[in-house]
Amino acid sequence: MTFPQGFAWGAATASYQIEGAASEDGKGLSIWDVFSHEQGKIDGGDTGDVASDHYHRWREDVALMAGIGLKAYRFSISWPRLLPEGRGAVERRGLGFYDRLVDGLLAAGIEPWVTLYHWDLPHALHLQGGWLNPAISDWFAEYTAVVVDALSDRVSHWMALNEPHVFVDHGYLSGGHAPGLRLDLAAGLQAGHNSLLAHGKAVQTIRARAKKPPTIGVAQVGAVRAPASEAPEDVAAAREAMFAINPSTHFNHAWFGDPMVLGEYPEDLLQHFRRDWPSIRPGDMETICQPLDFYGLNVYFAEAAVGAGHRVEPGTGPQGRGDRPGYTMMGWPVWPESIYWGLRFLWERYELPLVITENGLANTDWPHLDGRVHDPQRIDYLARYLLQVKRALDEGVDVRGYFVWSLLDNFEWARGFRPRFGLVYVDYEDQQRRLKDSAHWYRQVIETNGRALLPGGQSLR
Ligand code: IFM
Repeated sequence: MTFPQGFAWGAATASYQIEGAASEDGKGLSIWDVFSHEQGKIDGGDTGDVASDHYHRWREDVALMAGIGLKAYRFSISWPRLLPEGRGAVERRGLGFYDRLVDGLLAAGIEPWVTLYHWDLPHALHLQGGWLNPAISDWFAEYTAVVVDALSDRVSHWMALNEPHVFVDHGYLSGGHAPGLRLDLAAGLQAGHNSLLAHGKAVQTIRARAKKPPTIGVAQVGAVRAPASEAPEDVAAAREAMFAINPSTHFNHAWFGDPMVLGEYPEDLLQHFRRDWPSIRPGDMETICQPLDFYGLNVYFAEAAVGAGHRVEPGTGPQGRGDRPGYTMMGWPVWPESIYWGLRFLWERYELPLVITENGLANTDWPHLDGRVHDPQRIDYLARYLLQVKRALDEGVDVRGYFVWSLLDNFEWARGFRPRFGLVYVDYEDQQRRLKDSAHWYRQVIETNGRALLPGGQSLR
């Protein structure tokens, strides 16, 4: 047996990271357009003004996806490209871009998976408080209606928010991402609550207006904990640690996942942060907790292996056996088991079909003298993680798809263009694209529905 029939083999991107065309065709400013131009915010002074120029080269990019054999492509819509002021007048040229992209994907046999918000908030809405303004969930629902009315005759896979944790935490608390604010935790929790409401209202809007029956999920991130050993007590300790919130950290799936899926905030979040608690109106939790068709997990590494009564740092413990293959250019440990434990613990907790909405490796790839981009580390990384997805599947976890982050090298937020995540190499001087070795390898994996993951013809069960 290989991977399940119909498994969504995909790759993912996000609008600000690839599109460029920052001020073309009537597009409004996003908070990232403003933030990336502030001095000292982005490594190397990079901006997303041109990025991977996907706005102009989308046809070529769809052809590359078809060449890789992708079954699915996850991309996000730029809110200010459609609604330059965030609300009100719709910019038809922006809508036309996504309209053509969706047609192009479907013509190439690639299923579009749309994320409505991957961090490029209209600047005009930021000036009205952005995610801190309780009205934002209604603004987001209005924007969702515009997208759904335009695309839902052809798009059936939807995610409202990408990693709300990160845009709240980095955008409003630590300030490393747009809009670059350093506010207190109470503000962060309020922004989080507003984004949860935005999620709920977007799901309601999609269900009410979609022309094709929708499949709706979310793309979440949060600390994954791997146990120190497979002894039941260690597994139990890791499970508990993965969803526990303590006074020093709230970076955890439970903060956003529990309200969305279980309809309540985790008890320990309330306990530890009672002083900073946001205002919750009657009916809010019902709005937030909408039926979902899948829970998407963006996963790259585990925080630390945890055992019963002891804590083991990355790469050292019994589970790690000191054999972490290495660290990525983001400084993240290569930790293939993180994807297995993340899937398993989330499956147990939420009992929803799961999708790996992002997973991939940042490296310093370059074209070699033979003109090709050899990226053996990425191939090894993806193979190791995918084998752990297979392990979860074999144990009965319902995993429906896997999206490599990313299709193209792109603008890695505050880290600029240096970390390269793509299956496709982008030369930022002339925007030429080349398939990396990993793209050719991924094509074989997709063609064989996973069989090519193991070298030398060994078979997957
Ligand atoms: O590039 C990001 C993406 O936008 C969100 N998830 C993590 C990726 C790598 O940092």
